[in-house]
Amino acid sequence: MINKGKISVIIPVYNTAEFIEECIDSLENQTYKNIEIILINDNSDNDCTNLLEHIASGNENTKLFHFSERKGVGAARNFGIEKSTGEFIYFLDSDDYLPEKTLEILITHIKDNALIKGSVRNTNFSNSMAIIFDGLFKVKHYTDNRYKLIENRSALNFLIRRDFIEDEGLVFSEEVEVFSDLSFMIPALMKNEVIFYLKEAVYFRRKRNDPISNPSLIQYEETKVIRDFLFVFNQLRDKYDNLLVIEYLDKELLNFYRKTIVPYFKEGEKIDELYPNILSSMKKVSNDTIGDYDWLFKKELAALRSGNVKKYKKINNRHQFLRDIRDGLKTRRKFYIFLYRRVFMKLKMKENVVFFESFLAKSYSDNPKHIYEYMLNNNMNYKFVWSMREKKDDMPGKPIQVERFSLKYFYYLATAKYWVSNSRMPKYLDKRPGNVYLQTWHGTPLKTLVFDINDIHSADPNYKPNFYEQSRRWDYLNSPNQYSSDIFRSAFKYEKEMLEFGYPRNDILYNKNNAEDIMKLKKNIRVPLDKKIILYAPTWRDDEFFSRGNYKFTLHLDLKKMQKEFGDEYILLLRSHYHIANQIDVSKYKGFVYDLSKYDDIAELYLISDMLITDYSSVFFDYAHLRRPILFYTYDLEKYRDQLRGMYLDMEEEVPGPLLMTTDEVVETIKDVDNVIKEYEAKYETFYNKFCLWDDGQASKKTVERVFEDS
Ligand code: C2G
Repeated sequence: MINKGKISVIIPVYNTAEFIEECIDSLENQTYKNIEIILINDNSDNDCTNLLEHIASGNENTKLFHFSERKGVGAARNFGIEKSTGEFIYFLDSDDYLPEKTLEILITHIKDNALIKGSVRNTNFSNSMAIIFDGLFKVKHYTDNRYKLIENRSALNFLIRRDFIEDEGLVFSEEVEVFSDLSFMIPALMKNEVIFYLKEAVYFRRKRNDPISNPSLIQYEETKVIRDFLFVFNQLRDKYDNLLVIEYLDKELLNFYRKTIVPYFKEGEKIDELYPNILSSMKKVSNDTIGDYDWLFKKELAALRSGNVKKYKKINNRHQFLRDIRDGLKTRRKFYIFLYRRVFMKLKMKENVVFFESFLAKSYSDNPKHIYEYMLNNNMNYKFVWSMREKKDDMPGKPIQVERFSLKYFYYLATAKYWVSNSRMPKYLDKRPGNVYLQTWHGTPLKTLVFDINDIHSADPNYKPNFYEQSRRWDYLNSPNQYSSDIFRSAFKYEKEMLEFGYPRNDILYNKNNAEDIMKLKKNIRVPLDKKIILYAPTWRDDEFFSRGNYKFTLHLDLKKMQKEFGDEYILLLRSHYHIANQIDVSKYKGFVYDLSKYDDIAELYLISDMLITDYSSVFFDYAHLRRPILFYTYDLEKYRDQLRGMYLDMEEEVPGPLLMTTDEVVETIKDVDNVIKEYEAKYETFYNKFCLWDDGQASKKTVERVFEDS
């Protein structure tokens, strides 16, 4: 085993209980063994603190220190250096991790140099591992371009000799939380003509997907990031007179201005607060560096550096407009978005226009449909607009129909006072002052939602921040029961008004649950009138898809067997979820199976059916209002619950019907359905009392009266 001296790995920790074990495991698995781990707990919450105690107690190479107030990464690293005893220092962040050879590769190649650098890779996942190099390592060095050398402003994945740090007096800034590395790295890199660099020594940096609940440093609030950057810039710009450093810092500031400050200043009123800080930094930038940029940018900088905030605001405004046009010309959609923001939003808001959308404009259905029909039937004085992917000919009230993402869609969205939707609206649709957005959502949650989904497993790092931003625009949120209200508060971090009247889409289950209306519906839907009806309505699977948003459904229920057993007495309505893109071929079961996946309103299918078969879909919470039998065909329960999603309910304990794993079990249960009903009577009652108490057929009315002024 090689031993070239002890490496002190310094890890500041702040609320990273979800990640820290993986980080420490990756150190314990290093092929290079002479390591000490210095953990600095930067005043984390109890969960994380306890976990750190546990980790440290089981490992004699680990030293744990606690800060009694939060001091930031810079202070924690400085403190860690002080407490360390190794000849080499290595900084690791507590949400990141290393492949097993990283430290061995670095220490083998550092030779007599003061420091050596490996490569950093971003990852969204745990365990992006399996990088095992046994061959030769390519050692590169930056000699030809010293500017490139100082570009590496992060201290991550450098192995650094401790005596070098001491001799040079290297310290991280403690005054800032973001960019504290610069004050350490600039002198470190300036001191060395050559920096050795090893591509094979990999460091995995986790891109966190929940910056709202638990941001990493670069995900901090924008004003904080800007203030910190300017602070560090000023400090270093005053300290160094080396031309290379000056050029580097100036360029960093100009790039930072373009990438971060310009988008932040899109809303002109934000300028006043930060203008003095930016002015003082920009005044330090040398004219030579500015000379390298294009005339438009130079003009903007001249206005900024003049100190005349009014003049700067004017130019900023004009330039923002030019930038928007430039972006707007890229695609048709972008052009419409440009018009939405720059033209349509500036038109007068129409007080009496209501914009509706259901299931991303895939159907005329759900809560929005029932709210709309209530308004229509009560002759309310509004103009109605529906967003539809396909035009629908027989819509009551003949509303204006706009194709989703068409020019008219953007026009009406921008000018309508009211929006009613049961799912999210695109993030770029800024909300104008005075707009009232009623979010109805589309079901009582069984599967965990947004902020309740475990951070580690969801693939899209932008899902949570996007959801957060989109849901901040909601003014009202419909809730079907107390259980959902509680979940919506935590899963959506929703803080505004909750409409606790039950679901508008369920009114019909109270108002039309009679023989006459049911007969009418059956005739409209064109199903046989002399047979009983089974509705099969499963949900979608996160891991079965053709492309983004287009999911695939594989039918596991044996329709042939079902027809053989029940063809004389029943028909079966097959109803796939609106995410499902494929159509199941049911032509072989003509007269028994009816594919009603494209039928708009599932509530009408509930009413005409005698029994429901579903799985993990929220349909059963609504169906229970009818107190009719519900069977759960949950052939993939374990996978769905444990790997794909996670659930709020213990299905085995709480649902009001049997969980069935095979078609044979489904068949047997239907044959014996009267007994099954009896068996589940008590559970059904408890379930009903937990989920179905708020609905009374008046939810649309109550919602409309609360939300619309003119009601
Ligand atoms: N739905 C339907 N047909 C199906 C399944 C669902 O018409 N075969 C409709 C129902 O109105 C149901 C809604 O779509 O309540 C939501 O469907 P879920 O299967 O529950 O799945 P999802 O769209 O992921 O929503 O809080 C609810 C969750 O967000 C679930």
